[in-house]
Parts: sequence; structure tokens; C-alpha cells
Amino acid sequence: MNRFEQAKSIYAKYGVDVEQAIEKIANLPVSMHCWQGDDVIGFDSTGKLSGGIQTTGNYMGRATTPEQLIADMEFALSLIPGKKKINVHACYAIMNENNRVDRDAIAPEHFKPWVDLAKKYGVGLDFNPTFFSHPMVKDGLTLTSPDQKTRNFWIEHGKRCIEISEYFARETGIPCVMNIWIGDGFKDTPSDRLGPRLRYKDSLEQILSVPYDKKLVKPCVESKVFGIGVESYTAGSGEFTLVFAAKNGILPLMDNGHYHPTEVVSDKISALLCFFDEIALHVTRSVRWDSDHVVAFDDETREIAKEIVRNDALDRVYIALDYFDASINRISAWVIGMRNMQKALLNAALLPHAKLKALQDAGDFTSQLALSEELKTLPFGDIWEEYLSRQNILDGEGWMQKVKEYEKNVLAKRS
Ligand code: RNT
Ligand code: ZN
Repeated sequence: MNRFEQAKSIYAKYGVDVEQAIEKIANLPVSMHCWQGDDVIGFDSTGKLSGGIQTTGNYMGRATTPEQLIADMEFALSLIPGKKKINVHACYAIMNENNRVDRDAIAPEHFKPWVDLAKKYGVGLDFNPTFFSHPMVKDGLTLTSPDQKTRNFWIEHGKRCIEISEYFARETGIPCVMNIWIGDGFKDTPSDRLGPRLRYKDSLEQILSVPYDKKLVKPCVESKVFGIGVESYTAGSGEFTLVFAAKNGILPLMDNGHYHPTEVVSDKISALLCFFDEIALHVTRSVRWDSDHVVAFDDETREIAKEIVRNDALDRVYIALDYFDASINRISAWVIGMRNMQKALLNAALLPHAKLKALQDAGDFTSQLALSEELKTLPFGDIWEEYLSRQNILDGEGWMQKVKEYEKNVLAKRS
């Protein structure tokens, strides 16, 4: 018996069907964010990141053109197992001298190369309006701005993005999750907290008033507790976004870097599943703040995955990654984070949830804890290796070798 077969029989003793678990996870899409490849700069902006988010580091080889970014993503995709989607921000519009427009006039034609990429790999696309890093951000505000001209510009941007999302969904045949996040807020204690929120509410309602097919476009609104430079107030707080999503029939999106440090998204998923048909996630790793480190195979990532799998919510939770580390090889950042999300999902699918739940319901918390701890040292690595090899994906040392070669032959030659 090889190591996989042995591992399979060990899992069988716990009543876990390994083949079923592998199949389940191989069919669950994880959305890979294009913005890890160029430090969230995009192709239409001034090159300075705003909105209270920040990348740190200046590792060599940042993609600076659409061709480079797409090439890097394709290379990363070849090293990642499982089913994917590609997550695009509006600032990644691809324009030329003949069709250059501002963000309030972007159209499907500016995103055709992204559709071509998705079609090449048979994957879906997700989309995000970009409410930051742009001269029309006034005093740090977009959809909450008291200045009507500013607010209208951004409302129009949001509307254009719904149209582009629907184009993505029609072209790929896969629904497009469109996430709205704004960094609007104040550094110091505001004198008016209600006004900006009422304007945000109205702006969102206007954006969502454009007709779209709800089966094709899944609008989300993402909350946040604070950002850099807007420490005292964020208009799109947890309460605001949750209630807005619930009342307007759209999805709430939880980013696990956007809460107070002892709050966990893994605990919030089931709460939202009681009330929403579908929800969305940005999986990230925050170290002391919303630092957007590469997703690790850590306790919280594993717990998030468990909540999706054991609640049978694979088709109700849209999983996307959201981080941006500029201090390491950016392709490795994609590969490590995407593989870790897949790993966490596979790990979750290999746990005897029915048994654990029965122990909890019977009040046998001692056995529940004992079993949970035993499960941590089952030969998961052997199943993971098999999962990779069935999809012709290189294992640990193999993929790093490939990245090193790409770094030498491609990234190092970029100026
Ligand atoms: C920022 C939010 C948001 C962005 C992306 C680039 O704190 O997490 O999702 O990271 O839209
Ligand atoms: Zn996010």
C-alpha cells in the first residue's frame, strides 16, 4: 500500500470518505485576486494607492503592464490546484489611445482581455468597482462625499461596473460576484456620522437601480472597521453593510482583516447563513492590523473552511482571496495563498463532522475535544499530495523551483 492508500484507510476508520472529499473540493471555486501581482496599482491610476490600504515592500519584478500581469497570473495558475475564478478590479481596465475614458465611462470593451483569459481556462470572473487611487476621491471620500459632483462620478462608476459584471457573467456562463468596498472615513472624530452613511446608502441604492440579472450578477457590500489615515470613522461599518445587504437583497461580504482583533469571521459565517441565502468572503491574514499578509494554513483559515464545509454551504459562500504582499516574490504569494485556501478546504472535507456534532449534541464535550485533537495529526499531507498529483500540480519543492526559474528568466529582466 502506498502512503495515500494507507492514509485513506486511516481516514476510513473515522468514517471519512477520502475520494468524496477530494471530489467535493476539486469542484469548489476560489477566486484569485489580480491585484496581488502589481501591489494594487492597476493600469488607469496615478500609481499611488489610497483608501486606507497599503502594500509594503518593493520586491523585484512587479508587473506593470496588462501583458505582464496576465502572464504572471497564468504562470501562477499552473501551480495552483482546484477550481478557480479570477477577480478583477475596475482599475485594471485595459485601454488604448482610441478608447481611453475615465472611470465613470468604463465599458465591457475595456475588459475583453480578461474575458479572453477566463475563457482560456474555463473559469469565471469576479469584479470590483475601484473607489480609491483616483483624482476624483475628494477629501478621502467617494460615495459618501457631500460634494454632489464627486458623488455622482462614483455612482456612475458603480453603475458601469454592474454592466461590466453582467458582461463577464454572460461571456463566461458563470455568475459574477461584484464587490463594493469604499475606504471613506475620517482620521479624527467626526462631527457628523449620520450624514456620510445616509449618502452612502443613497449612492448604493442608485448604483443598484440599474437593471441587471440577479442570477448573473451578485452584488456584495464589504464592511470595514478602520483604515490607515481613517482611524476614527469608517462609513461602511459592520452594522451598516449588514443591514444594507439584508434590506436590499444583496450579499454581505466579510473580509477577515476587517474586524477587531479578537473577533473571528469563522464565527460570523453561521450567523449570516441563518438569514442570507448567499454570502461572500475575502480571505486574508491580518497581522496586528489589516495587514493583508499571504493566507496561511493557520487556525482561522482552517476554521473558516470548516464552517463552509460542515454547514454544507459550498454553494452559498463565495470564496475570494484578498491580500497584497510586495515584500516577497508576488507569484509565490498567489501560489502559497491559493494553495493554503485549497488545503484548508480539503482538510475540512476530511473531518468527521457528523460524529463531532453528535458528541456536541449529546453534551459529551470531553470526547468532542479529544477527537478534535486526535484529528489534527491524521496523515492529511498524504491526501494533499495525492490531490496535487491527480491534477498534475507540482508539490512543495517542485513549484518553488519553477518560480525561481521564472524569477530569473522573466521577473529579473523587468526594469
Ligand atoms: C480593503 C478591502 C478591499 C480591498 C480590495 C483591493 O481593506 O479589503 O477588499 O483590499 O478591494
Ligand atoms: Zn477585502
